[in-house]
Amino acid sequence: MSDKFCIGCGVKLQDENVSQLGYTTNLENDICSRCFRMKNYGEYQIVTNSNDDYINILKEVNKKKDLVLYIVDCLNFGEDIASIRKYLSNKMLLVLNKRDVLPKSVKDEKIISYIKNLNYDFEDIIVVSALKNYNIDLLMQKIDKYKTSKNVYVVGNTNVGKSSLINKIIKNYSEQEGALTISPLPSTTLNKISIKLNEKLTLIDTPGLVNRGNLINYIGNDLVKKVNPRKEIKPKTYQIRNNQCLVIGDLFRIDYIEGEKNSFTIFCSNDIKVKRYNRHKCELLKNLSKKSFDVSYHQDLVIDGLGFIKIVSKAKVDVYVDINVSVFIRDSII
Ligand SMILES: Nc1nc2c(ncn2[C@@H]2O[C@H](COP(=O)(O)OP(=O)(O)O)[C@@H](O)[C@H]2O)c(=O)[nH]1
Ligand SMILES: [Mg+2]
Repeated sequence: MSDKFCIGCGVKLQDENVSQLGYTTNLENDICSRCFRMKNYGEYQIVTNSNDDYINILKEVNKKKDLVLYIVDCLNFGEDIASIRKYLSNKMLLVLNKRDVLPKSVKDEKIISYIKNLNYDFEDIIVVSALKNYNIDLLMQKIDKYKTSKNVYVVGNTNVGKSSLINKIIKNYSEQEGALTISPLPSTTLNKISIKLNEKLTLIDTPGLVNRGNLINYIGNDLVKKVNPRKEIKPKTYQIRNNQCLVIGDLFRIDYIEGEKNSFTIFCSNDIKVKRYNRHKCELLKNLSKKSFDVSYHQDLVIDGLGFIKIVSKAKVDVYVDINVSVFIRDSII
């Protein structure tokens, strides 16, 4: 055992047991072999982190009174924003990451005003993209404005881009390259990792809360890569009648049960195919769990981890999806 920690995922390095976390062939290395393989070969290895451990990390953060950046994914957010807020009384900036995946026609102000209406207590709300380097300067200004000490914690669900965002800040504002390991799978970061940017600012990355309602927990690694959009989503609009259904990528089915001629617009990764059928003649995905929703005018049906469907007029719909996946309705952000 050593007292060195992997700079990619934060786990303690060891050279004794290949099958245990933190293994490296040489303790002189800065990263464990799991991170090495993810970074260099894109070979991902799932680790299941317990949410109890993460909640303990949040409780520690709560005692510290430092500024917190709460990172949320632009594609999936909703009322569940409370899931982390409730553990933390710290000053908090809400950072909506992955702006790049939403079409340009979606205005940042619309997303921000949607969240403001939910009435959670945030010092400010900022829309960014770690991937496309969008609004990172603005974020840094806000951090400067609101920080209460040199330490700033970065929290959120797993996979929302916490480590990517910190890497981007390091790259933009220091001579270093960001060393945090990033992957499309949950639980890449395994421990708290402090990254000192300069004398005045240290960012602390955290593993993240595994959001059990997120589809990516229930599909294979190859599909995870398809479901996570890497490019601006091209929305697909269907003029739909109440004898029809749409099947989205063998993962999700929506049946239009009752309502006038309607328009459903699907926002999900461009790699996911959508097909329309006569719902009375189609048996696809009916083995999955069924949920019914009453949708009013201009609402989004959000499928956690997959994307959302904007529904223009009042509708009764049935959806079929893995029983664990959370599906909910919000007022449309489009
Ligand atoms: N499209 C897009 N993908 C992103 C962005 N930031 C992160 N990702 C991707 O989201 C996945 C999770 O990122 P990671 O930083 O490991 O998330 P963490 O678990 O919150 O630390 C990876 O596949 C990233 O490449 C972004 O701004 N836009
Ligand atoms: Mg991470």
